[in-house]
Amino acid sequence: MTSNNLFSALRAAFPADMTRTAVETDEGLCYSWQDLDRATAMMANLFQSLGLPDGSRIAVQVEKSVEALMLYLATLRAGYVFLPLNTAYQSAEIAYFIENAEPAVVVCGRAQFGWVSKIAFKAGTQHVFTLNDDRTGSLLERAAHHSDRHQVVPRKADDLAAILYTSGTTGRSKGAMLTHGNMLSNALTLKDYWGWTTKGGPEGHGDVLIHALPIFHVHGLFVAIHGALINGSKMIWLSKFDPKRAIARMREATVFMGVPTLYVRMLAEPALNRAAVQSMRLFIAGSAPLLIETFNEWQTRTGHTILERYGMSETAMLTSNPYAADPRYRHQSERRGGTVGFPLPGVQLRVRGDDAKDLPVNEIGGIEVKGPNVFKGYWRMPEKTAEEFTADGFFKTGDVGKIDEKGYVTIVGRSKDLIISGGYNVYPAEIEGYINDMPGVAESAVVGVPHPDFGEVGVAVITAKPGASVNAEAILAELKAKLANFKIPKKGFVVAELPRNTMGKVQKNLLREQHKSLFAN
Ligand code: MLC
Ligand code: AMP
Repeated sequence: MTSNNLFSALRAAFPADMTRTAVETDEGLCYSWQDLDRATAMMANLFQSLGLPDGSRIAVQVEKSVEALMLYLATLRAGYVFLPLNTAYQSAEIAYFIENAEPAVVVCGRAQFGWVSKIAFKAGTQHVFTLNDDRTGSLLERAAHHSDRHQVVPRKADDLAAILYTSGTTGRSKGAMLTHGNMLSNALTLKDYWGWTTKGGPEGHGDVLIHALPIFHVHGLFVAIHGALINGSKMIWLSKFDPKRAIARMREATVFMGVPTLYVRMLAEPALNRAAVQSMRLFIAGSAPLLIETFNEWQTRTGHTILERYGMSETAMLTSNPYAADPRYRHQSERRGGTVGFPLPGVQLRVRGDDAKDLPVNEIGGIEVKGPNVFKGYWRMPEKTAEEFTADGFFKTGDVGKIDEKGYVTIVGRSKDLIISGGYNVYPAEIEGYINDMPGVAESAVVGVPHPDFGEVGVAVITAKPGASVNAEAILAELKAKLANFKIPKKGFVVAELPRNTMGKVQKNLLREQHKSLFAN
């Protein structure tokens, strides 16, 4: 029985005509459904030939490519656990993930092989392969020697399929453990809720997705890829988001998914107009708050109403604005800007106050969730896992919001100290830790301020030790050598002291207020 392996469900949705195009790249390369099936079989056979123990992690830090997509699918197919890593991560960040997850296999780009393999072998990894974005690398060379037929490895719904690291507000990153069941339930729910279809569309086979996001986080890896595959839909695969190219491909597509920054950048293109989107059915946004201005401008320019949804690494998708009125769920069809819509079918969502009691309509409190999509826990962190769940099994999201009289959920803030920049999460505590360790620095505070492109960016406010002199630019330059580029504060200031309340706690709200117009346009 292979039915609980997520790959089996995706594979079962491949169209009967396997010669049709499954993925088309921006360079014009076409991969058929058969290509996906055969290549994932070969990679899965390679992994199985290595005799890896059950539950082995396969950690992957590679540029976006169709072969990287195949690597993900092959990992599922062979029953191992996929561990994607952002390509922006630097050596100290990668070392932590590899030491913590102890993957049996690591796959990285040719250019990173030297330092990544050193870290991996030190951590006990047996196999390090390369995979480059030009269809080369030892992974493909080795897989080429294996059969293109493969029996999907049976997995239970509760078995791990992926670990996604998400940074902690204190301490180090936590690996969110997602199961085959978590992801399949979410994929099936979204297929139905968003009206994915195999009829009509520019090619007559139904929906075509423009895939423009990175594939190492929930949005690009799960929501987008599972969405297309579980419907047997073709993907137009952009290796890197480019607003002009994305708009140019919309005539051949029906669905687009993006973080708000992608919408902001497309709105800056004169080519975005009603004619350009004439074949499009649905625009979906999430991962960060979508400004109402962006929502409204998109409506005016294209005639389409963006559907905003809300999710997390730990839970996949939780809420969504409606695609259309649906008597099975509710009768509202309005996609309401500034809200993230309704809890998805099967998801229980409540808003609670500090006293752990449910709050009435429109009152603001902590968002808690429960459902088949909610993760199994943090990798090797049972205490952390226990802390994040209530006694009755709800996960505390760390997001703060409210539910209105019609049931629309609005996120108004976060109780976790987190900056979301261009859809990427940046944890101030991590950045402050690095800055505070630098010579001459007494302490620092990193706060998020509004930014026209990224929505929000970090600003570092730093104080020097008595007698020491520190330079903000030099500190940011040093950070750049240690951390992923998107985490680097966009500006730094050295000040005499940080504002504190009577309890001695740094008043980040004052710093946010002080710097809120830094990037105003
Ligand atoms: C790039 N830069 C950023 C940044 N991305 N700075 C802040 N925030 C970001 N997100 C900076 C780099 O550090 C670099 O600066 C400069 O911009 C150019 O880098 P780049 O890589 O060429 O940037 P670009 O290609 O323009 O990338 C922007 C982007 C990208 C918006 C396309 O950030 C992106 O793909 N974001 C999507 C993230 C995503 O998929 N999130 C989903 C998480 S899942 P310098 O100074 O070094 O030159 C999730 C759950 C859910 O949250 O609900 O979906
Ligand atoms: P991650 O840990 O990267 O999965 O990020 C998840 C976080 O992104 C959530 O906890 C929210 O804070 C935020 N998020 C996701 N979607 C939305 C949205 N539509 N609006 C506001 N915040 C969002």
